[in-house]
Amino acid sequence: MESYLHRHIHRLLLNAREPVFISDERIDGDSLGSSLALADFMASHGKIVPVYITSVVPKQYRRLPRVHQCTTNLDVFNNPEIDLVVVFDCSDAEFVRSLVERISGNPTVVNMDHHVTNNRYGHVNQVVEGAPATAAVVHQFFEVNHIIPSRDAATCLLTGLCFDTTAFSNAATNERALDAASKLLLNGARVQDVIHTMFHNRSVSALRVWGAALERIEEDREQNMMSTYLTRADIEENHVSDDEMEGLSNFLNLVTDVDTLRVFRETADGHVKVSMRSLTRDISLIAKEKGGGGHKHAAGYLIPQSRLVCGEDGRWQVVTTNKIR
Ligand SMILES: [Mn+2]
Repeated sequence: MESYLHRHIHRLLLNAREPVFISDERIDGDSLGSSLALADFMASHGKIVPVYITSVVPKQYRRLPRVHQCTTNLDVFNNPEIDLVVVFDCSDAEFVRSLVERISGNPTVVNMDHHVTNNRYGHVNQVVEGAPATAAVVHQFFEVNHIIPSRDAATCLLTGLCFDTTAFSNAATNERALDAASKLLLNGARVQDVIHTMFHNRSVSALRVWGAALERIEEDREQNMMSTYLTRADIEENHVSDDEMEGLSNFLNLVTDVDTLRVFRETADGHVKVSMRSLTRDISLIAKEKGGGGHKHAAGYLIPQSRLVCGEDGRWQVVTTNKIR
């Protein structure tokens, strides 16, 4: 079935006159890497496809090949000739619907993803739950269709794989991830660029904020769980960006022996974002129940209209700020 779908998607891409790509709302190495790799393939066929993203590309990703094709301009959807939309690494059907609705024509929607919480919102759904990254799904697309990725495409795909597996260390790492990575290296993927994108990007201020989070860790031994908290003040007073704060949960997951962890972080728009990681528990179920999504061992959700308050006993709480009825 997967191979059949990959061949079908190949035909759709080659026949599309005005395709548009959409990268997940949350920009990361996988959503960007997978969409830019396929943008590179399209460019090899003379088609420069716009890749819609919700906010400017975080600094660490600005050296990715074809990143100049990314746009935050919603006007890309005004073209009535759009006949194909390909969505990458996105399980949020509502987000995709709100964008596709802007297109006056009737485009085919292709959904390429690996989240267990993906509800198959597309006309064509290549959702491979066992895949370590959407980049691995796109890599499979190349293989099934006998396309040799360019060095640029290989670098994008390796970025996606490295990002979602935290450089081949977390629970998403499987033989598929390592097999795809070794093939991408043979295709000339620039591994040092990928490492640079993944790791060499945190400022000293960002590490100080991480330090505050490390100090606040609360451990629940009975649950084999730990939690930590970051407020707007932490982020703003240290002049760091939210992008720089991403990755804290992955880092903790890499280095701790505690099974499950949660990072609570106040967002700029008045909510609290919860990132969860677990070595053994299926936390995608918790995330889904709370309106979020993700994977079995890496998931998250948002607590709307709320903030974090530290009590006199030094324990942190999520407090709802929505008191207007
Ligand atoms: Mn992913």
